[in-house]
Amino acid sequence: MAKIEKIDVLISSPGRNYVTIKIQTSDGIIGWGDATLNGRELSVASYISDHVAPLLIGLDPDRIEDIWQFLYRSVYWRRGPITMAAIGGIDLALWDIKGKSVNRPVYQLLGGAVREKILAYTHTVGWDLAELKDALDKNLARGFKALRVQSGVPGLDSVYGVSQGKKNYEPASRGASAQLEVWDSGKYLRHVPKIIEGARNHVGDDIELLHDAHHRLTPIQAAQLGKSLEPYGLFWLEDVTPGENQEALKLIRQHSTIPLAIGEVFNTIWDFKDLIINQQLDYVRCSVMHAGGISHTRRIFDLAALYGIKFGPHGPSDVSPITMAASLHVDLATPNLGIQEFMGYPEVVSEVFTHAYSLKDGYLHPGDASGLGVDYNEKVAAKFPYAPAYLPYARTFDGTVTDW
Ligand code: GCO
Ligand code: MG
Repeated sequence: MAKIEKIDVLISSPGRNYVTIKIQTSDGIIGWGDATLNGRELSVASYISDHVAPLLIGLDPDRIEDIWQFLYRSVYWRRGPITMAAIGGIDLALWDIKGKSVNRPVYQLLGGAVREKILAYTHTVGWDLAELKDALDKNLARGFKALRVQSGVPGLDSVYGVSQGKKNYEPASRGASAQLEVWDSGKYLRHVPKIIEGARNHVGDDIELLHDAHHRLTPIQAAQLGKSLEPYGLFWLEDVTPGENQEALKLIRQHSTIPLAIGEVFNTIWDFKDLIINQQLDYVRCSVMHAGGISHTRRIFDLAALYGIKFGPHGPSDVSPITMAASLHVDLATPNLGIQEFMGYPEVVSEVFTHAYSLKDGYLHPGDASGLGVDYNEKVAAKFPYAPAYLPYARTFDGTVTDW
């Protein structure tokens, strides 16, 4: 029996911070896991190196499910983003090891491919409609068949999902404190239907469009938005209300048939259970790492499948290419995939994380390298030390803190 011999938690910042887990086994295999939690990276790193790694040394890396159960059930303090990102990161590294130990890509161990390729959507951003149309054209030229559309709002200086002047949108900014953004839901609600209409008219009917409201609306505002966007045939409307109040989605359902995606901040099957069995959502949106890794997210996606609900894993640049690869292995092998988010990464990230996955004509594939197919180059990573960075936060015009 092989044993887990050593666990290191490595933090690097090639453009943004990533927490990477390196597990070494007694038979010389290295497994890589991602445990990045945007803006709270050091907490997850400490949870793993101070509290999880010491418990795992000497255990059999083949017993992925048993280790998952041990980390979730035996700790007493369950759930929460830090715990679940830590468990998820370990789970990813163990699946990587298992794949490498039998020289097979992870998707083969999950039952093999149920599709040839994975439909991806990427972010499309313009401060106004003219800029947005340019951005749409650029992403269409890259081959994407599905595009998330976000724009600025007249009267607001900064809006979630939109960069002004910068090339790539990246929500977290480096520095010792969080940046303030001023938000107004009324202005947003009156403006966004015009943008989505403009985008639909621009791309025609063959392209899927998506939009993320990023948890900002009250239930009735969300219902209004669902209704007003209904004519434009969105693939999904994401996170219309804050995730905690699951009752809110019932109200939205009464007023609109727009497909709802929710759950990037959820991290266990318990967060999704009622939404799934009451059919209050259409796409489960959790991250394959933040929701406890491959072992746990498969269970969430299977529960969803019973109700005709699909999944669309979270794939922003603030989870590393290791999580992206893990998502792709699950996507390729799980029947009820809806779509995969692929925000993409700056070039420098691919120098640190070399990967077997590929993007072609708007479709992703995890590749056939053994394990997850991502290697972490420690030498290159060492050139990019950790730098404190925070997500922004929001206040309304009267100075009240509101959801970001
Ligand atoms: C998305 C998300 C992200 C989050 C980010 C926070 O749909 O991709 O909403 O953009 O804001 O992951 O860390
Ligand atoms: Mg989102």
